[in-house]
Amino acid sequence: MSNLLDRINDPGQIAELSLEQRVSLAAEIRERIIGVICNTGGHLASSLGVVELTIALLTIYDPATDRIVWDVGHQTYPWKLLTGRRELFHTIRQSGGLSGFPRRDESRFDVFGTGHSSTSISAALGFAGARDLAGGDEKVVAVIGDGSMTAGLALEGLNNAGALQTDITIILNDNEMSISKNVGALSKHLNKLLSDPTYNKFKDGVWKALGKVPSLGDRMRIAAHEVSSAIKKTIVTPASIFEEFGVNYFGPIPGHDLAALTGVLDRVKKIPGPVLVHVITKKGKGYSPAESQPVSHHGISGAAVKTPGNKFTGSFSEALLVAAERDPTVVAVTAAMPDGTGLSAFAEKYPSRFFDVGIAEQHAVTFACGLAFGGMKPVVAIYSSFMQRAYDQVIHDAALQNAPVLFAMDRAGVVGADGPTHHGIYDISMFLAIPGLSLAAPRDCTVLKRMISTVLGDLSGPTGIRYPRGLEPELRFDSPEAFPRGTGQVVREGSRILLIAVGSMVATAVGAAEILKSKGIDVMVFDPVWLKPAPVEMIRDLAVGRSVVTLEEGTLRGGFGQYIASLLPEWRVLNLGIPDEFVAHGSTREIIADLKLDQTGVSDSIEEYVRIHCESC
Ligand SMILES: Cc1ncc(C[n+]2csc(CCOP(=O)(O)OP(=O)(O)O)c2C)c(N)n1
Repeated sequence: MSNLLDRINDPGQIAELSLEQRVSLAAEIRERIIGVICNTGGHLASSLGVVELTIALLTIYDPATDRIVWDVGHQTYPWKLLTGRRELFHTIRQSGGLSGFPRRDESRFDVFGTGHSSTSISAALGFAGARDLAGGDEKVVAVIGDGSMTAGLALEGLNNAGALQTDITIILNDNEMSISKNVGALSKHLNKLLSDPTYNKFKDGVWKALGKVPSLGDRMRIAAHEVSSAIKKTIVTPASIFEEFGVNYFGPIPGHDLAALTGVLDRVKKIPGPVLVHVITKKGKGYSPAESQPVSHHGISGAAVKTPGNKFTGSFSEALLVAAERDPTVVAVTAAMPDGTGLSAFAEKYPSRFFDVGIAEQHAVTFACGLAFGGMKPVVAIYSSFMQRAYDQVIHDAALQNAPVLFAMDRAGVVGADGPTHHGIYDISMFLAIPGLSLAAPRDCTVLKRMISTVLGDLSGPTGIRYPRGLEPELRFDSPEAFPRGTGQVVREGSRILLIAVGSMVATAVGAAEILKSKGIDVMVFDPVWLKPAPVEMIRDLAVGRSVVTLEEGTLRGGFGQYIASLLPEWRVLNLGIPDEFVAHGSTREIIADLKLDQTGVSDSIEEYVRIHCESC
């Protein structure tokens, strides 16, 4: 294979390549991505699906001036390879290396940072609005997947695009998959468009022919709308929901056919107003294990990375099945993540009690409130960081009306390679601020299982349970059968310091206490289990005669530690947690060590604190 990829130092070079060279380039990009990501881990299948689309975009648009806005951004590995980051590609998702998502501070070609889904249309529309006000003529493109299109935010953007009628191109990358199979009415509509006889025309080479015929605009200066109708005369596009939104629809286009793609993009570029190009791709394209198993290849861990497995997720899954067996009103809701959240087993066993609502966290929460008031016991399983999107619903629909809903928040705490968009470090401060909402943080899988059982046995109001990614700590604790709201447990006795540690930090606290013991500092470790209502009286009693330290894998600002400090105004309290800055990507172990939240970091901080403040304590 000729080495084209290694000669692309500027994305502007791509438009100068012949079609044959671009086809070879696509093969090289796939080879590079598969080689690196199978080793380091990352979002493999989605990136493999957009290789031709990325090349076509860089052929038709100028990323130095035009604005290409990617949705989610997990599919931007080809983009990174072609926009000046090829030599760093092997560092992707590692500490100090490239981010796994677009970042404005990583490259001038990443015009909008992302990681959470469905932001691209809104952001692109904003770029278009700014361009119009400034009198510019750059092109603006949003690239969004069919899964991400199901979110309210994307539909809000589409609605506004139809109203504003400004020039913007939305590329709908339809691979029929979210992380799992895409679901919902929109997905069915897209499938219907696919089965329209129009789509079969591409088999007859019509789109391809369009790619080879010189563009009408190249031959003469004609009104842009004539270009549009010229394309529409060539292909009768099927009736789509997008037209009803006031957005001109073109498609479906075969997304791995470079000639067809570039031909259509070239023409569509000249059409005024909002345009949607429906591109059909295959997730995992070019790597047969990913093509045949796109769900397990959405994100892979990589040969060089040890996969700890998600023990907490598995325990949640088991506990929920037990509760569901006991109580037929237990129902489960996911926002497009049945596998990641551990709900697949529930879905299989109780299909009628399982709801995958698509990437729609806001809807998931409000829907669950309706289910609750209708007599069900809903368990809404959403990762901590994605719960951020549904914050208003948690307040307005769940807490304000005291809806009995259990929020199961997996991936709470630092998540590692996915980085700042995905760290689950805001849920404590978010949830603590809401009146009437309970929040628990089990320290291990035994406590998690017992909490699920206890909470679902007596679900009287909105309740969150947060638990981390990965394995449970090796340390074994004796745990009571149940933790009624507002009770915690002393897990290590000690006379001088009261170290109040939250969930994942309990085992770390015990380890730090052992280190401190060897330095003559005797530490009691208390697990509050419930962050709200917190075991306030227990904490007040235990604090007598001890210096108080809090420890959490969450933000210090508005976190549990600050809450405890506010309860003990007469005490000086040391709060350990995540400072007021975004936490970068890297291995979880490295990040936790950098934050001084590992055993050594915690014991060092406490030792220092004792040295400065506790001469007599
Ligand atoms: C708000 C939000 N919820 C959930 C996720 C997790 N997530 C990442 S990618 C993805 C599926 C996206 O599907 P699609 O847009 O079709 O892209 P594909 O991976 O199929 O290319 C999901 C659910 C997310 N990134 N953001």
